[in-house]
Amino acid sequence: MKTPTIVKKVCVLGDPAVGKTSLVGRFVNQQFGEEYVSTIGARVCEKRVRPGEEASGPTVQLVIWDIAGQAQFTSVTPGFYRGAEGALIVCDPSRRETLRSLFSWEHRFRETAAARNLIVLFNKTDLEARWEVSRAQAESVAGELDCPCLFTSAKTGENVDEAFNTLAARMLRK
Ligand code: G3D
Ligand code: MG
Repeated sequence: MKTPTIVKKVCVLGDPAVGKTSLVGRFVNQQFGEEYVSTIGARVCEKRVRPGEEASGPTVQLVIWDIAGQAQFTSVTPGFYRGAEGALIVCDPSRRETLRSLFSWEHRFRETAAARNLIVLFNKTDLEARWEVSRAQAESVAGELDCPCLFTSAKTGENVDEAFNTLAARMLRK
């Protein structure tokens, strides 16, 4: 029997330069620093994952929307969120203000996409010596947002596949 493929749109959110495009590039191309095709207002790319344990489990086709350019949360249009069932919200703990912005991104996503599957990513673990917040402080912010979190590095690849696979698994469960 052919295993079903389930298509899910996900958004990658967060302030400029936190590493959104690098994380998507790492996940989709298994590389760091590669450019990919740009569309209006967003870069869209796809990757199949199989988040379950069983080989016969469903395949999820992730349609990943990345903000094009340097948009702040106020300039992202509702169309970017439309139909999304999950999001990764990224911050860079070496810039404390990008953690505060998590609340705005989370609020906007939950309001506009009406979806609850969010994971917060604290990115650039390879630069942890320069972080302005500790892991414990970061985890407490994720707790306030009522979101699971992961510590990632687009540069080393740490937890990048886990982030997308965990999100895919959560979207299947809901
Ligand atoms: P954005 O899409 O959120 O705006 P980008 O962010 O993916 O364009 O990344 C912004 C800068 O941070 C880039 O550096 C990129 O290489 C760097 N970066 C992203 N993720 C990581 C990471 O995990 N570790 C390190 N060390 N750097 C990262 P430049 O210099 O090109 O601006
Ligand atoms: Mg980008």
